[in-house]
Amino acid sequence: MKGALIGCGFFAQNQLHAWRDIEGVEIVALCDRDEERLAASAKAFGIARTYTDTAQMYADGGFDFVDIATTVQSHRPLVEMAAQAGVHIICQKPFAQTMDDARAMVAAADTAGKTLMVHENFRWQSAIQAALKVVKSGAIGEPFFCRVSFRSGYDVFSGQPYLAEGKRFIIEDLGIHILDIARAFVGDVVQMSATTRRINPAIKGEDVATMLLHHEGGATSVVDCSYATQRRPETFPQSLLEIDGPKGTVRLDAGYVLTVQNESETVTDVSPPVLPWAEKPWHNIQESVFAIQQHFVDCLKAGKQPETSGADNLKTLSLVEAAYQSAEQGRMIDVSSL
Ligand code: NAD
Ligand code: 89Y
Repeated sequence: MKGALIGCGFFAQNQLHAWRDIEGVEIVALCDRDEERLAASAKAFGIARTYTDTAQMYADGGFDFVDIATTVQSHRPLVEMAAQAGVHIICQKPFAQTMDDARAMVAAADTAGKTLMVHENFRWQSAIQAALKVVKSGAIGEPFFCRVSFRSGYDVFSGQPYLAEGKRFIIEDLGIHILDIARAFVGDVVQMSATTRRINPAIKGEDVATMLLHHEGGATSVVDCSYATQRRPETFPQSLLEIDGPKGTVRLDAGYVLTVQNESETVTDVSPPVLPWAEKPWHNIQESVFAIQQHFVDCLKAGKQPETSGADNLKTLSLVEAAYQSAEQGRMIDVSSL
């Protein structure tokens, strides 16, 4: 399977490393408007075909899928162009800035008959997968409460300076993953409410968000995110879990400690592997990049829709939109209205 990657920036390096490790896949072309970044990635990964113009890359062709690793503003034109070129697509999160853009991209891929997956990788972290496996096994019964918590003071702005510039920050950038994890555990959402704050005066958007979700099956979730939490030890980038069911509880605590209590108690170290190219503390994100890209390849081979397909991601994205609306309007939002 041959791929092309667009956007050779900060995060794409992880994607390129992961592609190199996936059997049967080769990245044959790279594209970036920034010539320096393009040349550096081409050299680091030994990729001969490089482009500053996406249209030229499609005209030359010779690949089955495209990996779009650019920031959100460019996603819609790049996804639509890929669909027109007739290739399968992986697109980074946040998939879109508006629901209209997101729906248009899903429709474009459907019309082209091509697979579209959003790089929504946090649910693919091995610690989250280990907890999901326990919950899905029925060990605690049908969960009635879920808390997914991400609280950190880690400086994400030095690697991703654009995060300090947007009117929207933590919900759109990070909360989107944490909301998706809540969906993975307790299903789709009917209503939600949220509060937001900006604590760091050096950024434009909100860096604290607390969200309350009512799920279709009757469960309630609390999803809380902060980049203003000065805590030792720093837990970046761990998502912590508290899940209660009628037969027991699951906890994923700081340090990747998974505790399951029902009639007995098991405590397991679910620390993620540090892949050869990975670096702490990013290793759990980096390992999930490998996992989600492998999932994409497996789905293409099996002719199946990826778990975090474009269509599925509309439901996560609508929670982001609902959270901003709720925080702005001070009321509960009916998610189906978005
Ligand atoms: P970045 O700014 O470092 O890199 C983006 C690159 O895309 C730049 O080199 C830019 O020149 C290029 N680019 C933009 N538009 C283009 C176009 N139309 N054609 C060709 N090249 C174009 O950004 P980043 O920090 O690497 O983030 C990229 C995306 O990855 C963001 O959406 C971000 O939210 C996401 N991200 C995801 C995770 C995760 O865990 N899934 C983690 C970090 C970042
Ligand atoms: O961009 C974000 C993401 O997707 O994971 C962590 C991050 O890099 C900073 O919040």
